[in-house]
Amino acid sequence: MKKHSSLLLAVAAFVTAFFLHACRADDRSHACGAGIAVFYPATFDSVGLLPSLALVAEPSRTGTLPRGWKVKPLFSVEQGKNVITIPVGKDVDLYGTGEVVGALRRNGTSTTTWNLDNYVYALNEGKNLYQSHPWILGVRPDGSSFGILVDSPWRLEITLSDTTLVTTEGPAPRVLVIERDDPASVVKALGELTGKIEMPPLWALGFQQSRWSYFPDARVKEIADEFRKRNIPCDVIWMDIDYMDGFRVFTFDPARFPEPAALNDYLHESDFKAVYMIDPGIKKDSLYDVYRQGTDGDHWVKDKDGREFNGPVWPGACAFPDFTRPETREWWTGLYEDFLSTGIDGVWNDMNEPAVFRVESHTMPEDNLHRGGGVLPPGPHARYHNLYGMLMVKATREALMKYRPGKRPFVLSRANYIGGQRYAATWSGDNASRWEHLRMSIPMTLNLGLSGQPFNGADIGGFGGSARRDLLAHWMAVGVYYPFARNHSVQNSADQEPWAFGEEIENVSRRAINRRYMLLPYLYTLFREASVTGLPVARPLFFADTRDTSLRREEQAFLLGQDLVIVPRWAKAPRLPRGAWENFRLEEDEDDGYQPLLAIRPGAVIPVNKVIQSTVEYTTDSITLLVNPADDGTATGLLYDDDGDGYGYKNGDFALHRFTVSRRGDNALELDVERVEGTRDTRRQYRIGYVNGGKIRYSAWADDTTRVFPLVR
Ligand code: MIG
Repeated sequence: MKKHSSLLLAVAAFVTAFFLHACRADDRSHACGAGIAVFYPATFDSVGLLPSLALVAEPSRTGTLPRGWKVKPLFSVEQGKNVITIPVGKDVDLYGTGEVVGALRRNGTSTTTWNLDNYVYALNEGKNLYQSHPWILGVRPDGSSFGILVDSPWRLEITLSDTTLVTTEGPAPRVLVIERDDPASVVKALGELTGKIEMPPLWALGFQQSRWSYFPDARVKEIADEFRKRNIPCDVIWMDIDYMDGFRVFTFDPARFPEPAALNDYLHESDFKAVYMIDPGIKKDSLYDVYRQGTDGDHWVKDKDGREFNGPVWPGACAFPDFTRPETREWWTGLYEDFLSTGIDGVWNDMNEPAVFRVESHTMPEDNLHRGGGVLPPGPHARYHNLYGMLMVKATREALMKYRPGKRPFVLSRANYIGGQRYAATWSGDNASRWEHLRMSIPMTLNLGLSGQPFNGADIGGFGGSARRDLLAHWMAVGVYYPFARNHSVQNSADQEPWAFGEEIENVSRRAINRRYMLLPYLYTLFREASVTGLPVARPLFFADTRDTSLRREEQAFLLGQDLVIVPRWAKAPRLPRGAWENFRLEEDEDDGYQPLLAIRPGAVIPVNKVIQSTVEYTTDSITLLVNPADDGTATGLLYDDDGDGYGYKNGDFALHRFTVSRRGDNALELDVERVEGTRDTRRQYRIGYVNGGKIRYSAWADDTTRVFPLVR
């Protein structure tokens, strides 16, 4: 049914484009929703560009281009390349373009959309990394904002300035432009166009520990045991490529991981989840079942002459599934059945740019052939390169939904394309254990969030090289606020588990992770918001006050949601939003000098929890409401709660509560709790933590029929 309608849409778009071919450029542009317009070049090539995998639906024509429309792309051809010139206006601050290195504010930068295995971001000056987001967010001095989506998976060069330029050797793409009063509304509109994340399982928001690689299985258990023994909260242990038998995906090394089901049981018994890596390269080995099946089923990407393409990756010569084919995606989904039956909880898809060794391009030839099928036409690799990872994780996600029915899928992907947040979370690939990369991780997570992908984070501690003691401590202290928080490192690097550098750094790490778990009710509520609205979880500070242009370059301090500012300890002269934001501390012991400063917005209520060792213990039975009343003495906040997994929430089995708190004299606060969405019954006790002058004064605990909370200390 769905397939048919997108096919019809594609055909309709093709016909429309063909008809419009004869028209003037202006006639081709039209409104597609309130404050959204689409601009077509005169030579729009629908076969090369449609259907759009970025968009969840073809833009429909809702009228002509509104009068006075500000941002208008102009199309031309220069030196054989298609060029889009976009005058965006002076004094506009530009953001977005997805996973990028360098400053948060992108004016004057140029980015290439071409997914690349870019170890420590060293290739091509870091201008292209693992994912592609042809998307620009512009914020004017008055806070009014626009978004530009260049709807093409082909390689684009995007140069951002007052006159922004996009050039491509691919066909001339159409461009969607969004106009709104503020940047948050633009990002929400992007979410409407390209889709939002689905609610992840709660455990995926816990702290996670990885390295390339923990092996054998005994070492994995040892790591898990250390967390529990040392009372350092953790939810997930990650299995990198060395669990496999000779890097053959969907196999287990018979000596190192002889009993994966027993290992996974062991992890589950101590409240861990297990995530395993799967790469796209399939070892060319006639005795290997997956290779044989792929060959029999004709699933491989072909070279330009129509022969099976082979390229070297970890296992040696490999063939690559042609994920543009529906039959191939279905086959790929099926491969996960036995694999997941060992009790695997989540899947990590790596190397899906796709990465190919020993060639200068680090990928397959652009004239390789993808056969497509269903709504996708056949096309060269140049057309499908940036979509390869996205189509792979789409199939992986389907496997998790099919073979673990009733559980929410969790997929982590290295490569992706704009809109790919619908299928997988991401991390920023192979960063380095260097100060510069710790600092840069913040603008990276922010720009990914502004580009539609809220569920992301950098490798905590840094991947390439070895983290030193102080760097790890600072990285743990800040990294726990990434929406996706995982410590990971390259093979043969120095250990960087929280305890690797002795007691002091272990304590710093524990404190940091404890803070994440205490903030989980707030964080989970933000993920819920992201899944409904498309808003990022981690946000640039200028979201706090979109007219304060002095915040536009702040990239050390950042926001979690709209109520919490995180100021890293190493931040130099951070610009903070005006107003009576109040600093507070979550832990009771002394300041260790590493934990970021936290500040709560005037008028905000932030729900926090007690420390737990994993989300298996998570309940919202006893919630502390941190409150910073605004000038008028009131504050409001939200708490989302559901089963933490499964789909009950889709049938109303969740509760979204709104708290309204008002000051009652100097020593008491009044609380009003209202369930604003959902049908889930909750009984809980609350206490209020009144944040004032850098201190928190608490009320006693009381049940939810209580309205007045006297402060007792
Ligand atoms: O060529 O699986 O980015 O996280 O540890 C390296 C081994 C392949 C790259 C990933 C990294 C992972 C590593 N992989």
